[in-house]
Amino acid sequence: MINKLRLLLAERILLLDGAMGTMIQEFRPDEQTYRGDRFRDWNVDLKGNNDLLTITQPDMILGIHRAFLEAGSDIVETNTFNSNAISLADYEQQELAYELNYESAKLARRAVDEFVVKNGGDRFVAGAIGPTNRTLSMSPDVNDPGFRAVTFDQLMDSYQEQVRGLLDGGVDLILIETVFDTLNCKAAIRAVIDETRLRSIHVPIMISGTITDASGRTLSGQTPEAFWISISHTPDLISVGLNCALGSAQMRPHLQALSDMAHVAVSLYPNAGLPNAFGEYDESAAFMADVIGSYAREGMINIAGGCCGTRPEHIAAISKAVKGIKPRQIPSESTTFSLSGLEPMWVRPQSNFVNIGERTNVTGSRKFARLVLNGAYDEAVEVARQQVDSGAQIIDINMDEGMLDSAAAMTTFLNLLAAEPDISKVPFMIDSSKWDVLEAGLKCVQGKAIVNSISLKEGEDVFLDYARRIREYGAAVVVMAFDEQGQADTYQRRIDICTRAWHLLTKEIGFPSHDIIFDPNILTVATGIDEHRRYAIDFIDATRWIKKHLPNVKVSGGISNISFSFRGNDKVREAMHAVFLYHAIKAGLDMGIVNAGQLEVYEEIDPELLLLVEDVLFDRKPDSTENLVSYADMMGSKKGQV
Ligand code: THG
Repeated sequence: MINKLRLLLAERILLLDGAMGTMIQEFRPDEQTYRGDRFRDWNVDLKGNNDLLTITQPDMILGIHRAFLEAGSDIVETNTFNSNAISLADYEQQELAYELNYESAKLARRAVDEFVVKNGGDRFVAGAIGPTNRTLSMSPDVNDPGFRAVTFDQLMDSYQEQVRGLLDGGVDLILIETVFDTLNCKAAIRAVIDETRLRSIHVPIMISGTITDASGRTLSGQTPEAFWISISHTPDLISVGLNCALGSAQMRPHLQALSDMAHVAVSLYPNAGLPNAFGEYDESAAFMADVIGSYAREGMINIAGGCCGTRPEHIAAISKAVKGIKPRQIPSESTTFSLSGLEPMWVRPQSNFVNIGERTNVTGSRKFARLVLNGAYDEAVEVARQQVDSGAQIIDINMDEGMLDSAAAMTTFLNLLAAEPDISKVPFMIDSSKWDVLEAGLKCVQGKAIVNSISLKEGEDVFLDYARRIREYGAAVVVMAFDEQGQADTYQRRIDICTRAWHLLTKEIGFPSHDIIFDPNILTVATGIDEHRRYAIDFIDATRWIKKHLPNVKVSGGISNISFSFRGNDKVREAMHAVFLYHAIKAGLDMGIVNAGQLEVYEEIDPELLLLVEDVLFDRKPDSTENLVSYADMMGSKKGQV
């Protein structure tokens, strides 16, 4: 099915159908129509439960499918936009979720199969999955921004039930549509992955987001680019696009953004204009066809159709307008490392070093630890803001502290950050040594995050299992140079472990090279222990080797680790960080966890201190450490005199 669709998409622009909801309204169905015989005595009002009409008025729905097929739709959508237990609970009909999906799929299947028997050709049924009536990235309570009306797992379970019904009923593909919150979409993606894996099948997936208004963002605040980056990991994805909310003409810049980036087909099915004073949509078929026709001629679309307010005449007109126009050329997959928060971020080979803020870490900041332990999350959020304000392009978040329920703290903090657009514009790095904490974090981020970290510590099977799951959540990963024998602390062990991990990830499970960040361990120098003297040199040399031999990966590290032996002497520590960074970046270090806002400039370091620090970092003299320690002591006593 996937190959068949891909071949067709290379040949021509495919047509979706138009709106189900507004077509139903033309029948002016009343309460009794919705109820039919079966629900005559249901104890809550059912008017408005359009998906129920599949069961109570199947001929009405069948007729709508047929009308769109006659108008030229290649793909018709099942009448299942709200057929998930969470939305159906509004009508106390959560128990009907599976049945509604199953019956709707069968009904659409019947319409399509009958049409193909009569007319020949290829037509498809898309199982429609709507966003539900709850959002994972936003609180319904303005006074409690960390609250969520639903959890990722609840949403995923209800989506999986929906997918079961759709697949059992015979859909050809799944369409996750009207995505207003990318985290909801990620839960739907996970549901499709889990269900298709259970069945050992592949099902093509289409995803269509919604830009809510003139802000040019989704309801949950993402730009179209950030949205694409967040979902581009989806397996068997055949298209990404936009639907609903805006009219055809208002879609242009957002469509253009997706069209420029996506390595899959691009779909567009706008509303028939913005709603008028009566909530009706009155963009004419001719107008829409004209606009969509021009998008087609500009090579921006592969799939077109209509959303709210569009009727068979719109589809017929669009079909005519795009006929014979070459579909958009689908580019090959980008190998640029990309991340997202509310906004996109790209790290290219020529990009500057990326600062990752270290202070939102309970083991890395006494202040942050105190705030989190005391439940002073408002102030903890300010620590994150301060990191971003002072230049952090990503923030590292770590809640690994014995006195904390770390998974719960991670969830609370990330949910609070989601309500702060000045912070959540940047991608997050979820830092923990425990899988359950990492996964709790992944369930809270709508953007493409970085998981920090996994390693070969517990062997290959566990390592690959975690990596696979991280991929299913659409995140990048930090791999620490650590194996069954322990932490790599020599040059050779660093490059051996990274090489082994790279082969496993890219060859065994197809993890994209550009989503792998190696951390060859920044360890503390100047400790007085001889084995530690080469730590900085070996890290830098390993970085150079990794960047040369493991194509397209990134290298990162925790910079402040290097100077732990000078705790309490910020001047020496900051000089060490600046000097270490200066040389490591030259060797290819792409990113690092740093105290954003407290970075010294290499050129401005006191020459005497610079020399002493370089002696230590490059192990240039037997007494390098002693010399730096004396300098630090002298500075300390000078400070004392002032
Ligand atoms: N690699 C990866 N992740 C990491 C690390 C790494 N995460 C954690 C750590 N190492 C990087 N983060 C920090 C954060 C703070 C400090 C060091 C590393 C630090 N903190 C001060 C100290 O301990 O002296 C605390 C100061 C205070 O309390 O305010 O130095 O290597 N992948």
